[in-house]
Amino acid sequence: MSSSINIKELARSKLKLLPGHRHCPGCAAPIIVKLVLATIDEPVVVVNATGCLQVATTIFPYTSWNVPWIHNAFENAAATASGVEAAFKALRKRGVVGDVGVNVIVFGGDGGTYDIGFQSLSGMVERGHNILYVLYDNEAYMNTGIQRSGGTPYGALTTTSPYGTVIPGKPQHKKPIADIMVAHRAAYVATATPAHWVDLINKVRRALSTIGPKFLHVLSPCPRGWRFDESMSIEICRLAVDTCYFPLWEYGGGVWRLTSRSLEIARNPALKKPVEEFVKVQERFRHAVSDDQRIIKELQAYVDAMWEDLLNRCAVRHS
Ligand SMILES: Cc1ncc(C[n+]2csc(CCOP(=O)(O)OP(=O)(O)O)c2C)c(N)n1
Repeated sequence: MSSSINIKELARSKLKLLPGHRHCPGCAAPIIVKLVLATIDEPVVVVNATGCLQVATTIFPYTSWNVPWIHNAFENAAATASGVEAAFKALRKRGVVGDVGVNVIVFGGDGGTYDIGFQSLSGMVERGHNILYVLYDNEAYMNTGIQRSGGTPYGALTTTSPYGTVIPGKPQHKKPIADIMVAHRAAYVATATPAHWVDLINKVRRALSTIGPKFLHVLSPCPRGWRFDESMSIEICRLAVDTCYFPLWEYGGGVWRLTSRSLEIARNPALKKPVEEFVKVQERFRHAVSDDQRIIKELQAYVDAMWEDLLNRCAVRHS
């Protein structure tokens, strides 16, 4: 593929995730996978954590994967990928395979990344494996029926964080997983959404040109779990970025940078929308819109604090 991004060329590239999978209509996960894999040259090995992506693409006896693909267990996708990468190194050393670079890519959901697979991810980064880990974050354990995860935002209703007189939906804020990966000294870390697809592709390219562990945190709206019309997935990504709920940034070589729409917002703060714009289109927050604004105020204060923190790290200020 050429270095500029040509949508026609992209659309003509070999489909590595085939149509006919069983994802729900409007699910962002297969869009993310297609965009990431369209950017990656073969040979590639995909490692998948347990979750919607794995289940919906491999209903026995079918598979949608048009590249080598492995699923092991929920908690150890990063450990499995580490083994794949190490095995290629060993085979290369023994002359069993030629001197070709193999791209090892992990796709994991938020449950499999923030929580249950966290220790294997931490080990993969600490050992310095040359792997791209892609987190598709639908902000709950969706495959098993919408339970809260470390990635679920404050105030969101899930089956294990119901809204009532005792709790406001989920009582804790989202774990800053991408910051944690920077703290692990990963070689490259970035956030992305499928709505900002040029930005996403550029980040995959930059990740692949960096040796070492790479982490891409991609927002993946879920019509079933977030309760919105399935036509809205991409628009919701835009609202997430425009409200600074999910800013677009990257970290590499010791430097933090805002990218794409988030850089525009940093330079012109009038573009920053209130977080309510993101919240009010999702039924998982319906109680937040109808209550005394307590939940929205708390979420807004958190988003503002995180955004300020990010502006400081990226050293970007409007004039
Ligand atoms: C150790 C372990 N615990 C629990 C499960 C059950 N389980 C399978 S998929 C899943 C939810 C996955 O959630 P997430 O990683 O967020 O991905 P999603 O389904 O939302 O895409 C759970 C809890 C399991 N397979 N293994």
